[in-house]
Amino acid sequence: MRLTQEQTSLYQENGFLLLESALGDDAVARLREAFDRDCQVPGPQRVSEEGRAEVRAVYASHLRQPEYAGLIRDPRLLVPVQQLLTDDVYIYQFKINAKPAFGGEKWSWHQDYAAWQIADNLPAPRQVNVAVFLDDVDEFNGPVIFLPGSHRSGLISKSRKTAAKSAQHIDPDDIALTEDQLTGLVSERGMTSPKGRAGSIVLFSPEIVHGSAPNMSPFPRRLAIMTYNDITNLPCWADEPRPEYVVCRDTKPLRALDAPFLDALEGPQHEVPYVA
Ligand code: HL5
Ligand code: SIN
Ligand code: MN
Repeated sequence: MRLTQEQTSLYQENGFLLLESALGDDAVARLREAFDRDCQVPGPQRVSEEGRAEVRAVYASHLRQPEYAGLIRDPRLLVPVQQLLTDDVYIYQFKINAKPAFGGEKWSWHQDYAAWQIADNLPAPRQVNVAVFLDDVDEFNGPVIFLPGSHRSGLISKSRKTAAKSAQHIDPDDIALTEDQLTGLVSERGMTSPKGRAGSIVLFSPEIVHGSAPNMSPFPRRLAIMTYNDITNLPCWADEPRPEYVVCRDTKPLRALDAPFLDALEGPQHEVPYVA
């Protein structure tokens, strides 16, 4: 469960780390069911692909689905995050990017922390993103592409387009890097896309440059991304805060479950905090 010294060094060096098949098939099946259920819940937390009915992203499922309330506290996720940040972390943002088969659109090249500094006045990039593959990810279904080491370049672009693509969240398109910026960075850093079986996990930095291509394959690429933030690094709202579904308000430190989330959900002592 704990990362080795070599793994933490790789994360610091590259800005991401792949943990292959970290979760088993049972866990993945339950997470997919919970996602299907959550897609039926209407509301602004559900973002559609442009001009289509298909789901592009759903936010804050951990506040509605017990499987995800368990997953954010699962020691296989929380222990590595606590090693990389501090023992006291909470969920700043939770999203599932659905990338449906035959038409899941691209996610433009960006750095997450640019969005969070601009929109939420988040003081420092003291976050770790944990991405859980809900499907097998290969070169065909739109894997996330990283520029290794680019998290050490600082914030490359701090501006936002005037016309937002979506009113529900900041689509990476709004803070996308320019072609010239990308060309320079890629010549320096190269590109890589971690792939693997459903249940694999990728930890990645809020400052790493990343994006992903459209999915024209017959396979979906559902990806749950949990952003953990240091509890001493809260957003400093200047005016109206963004909605809770996109920036979570429960900043109490998370404590790891004693067991994998499925065992905790089904065990005699119901360890996972109640969700509505
Ligand atoms: N959609 C996020 C938000 O906070 C920002 C993006 O991948 C994270 C850039 O609205
Ligand atoms: C994607 O789902 O491909 C993009 C992930 C992200 O921007 O965090
Ligand atoms: Mn991102």
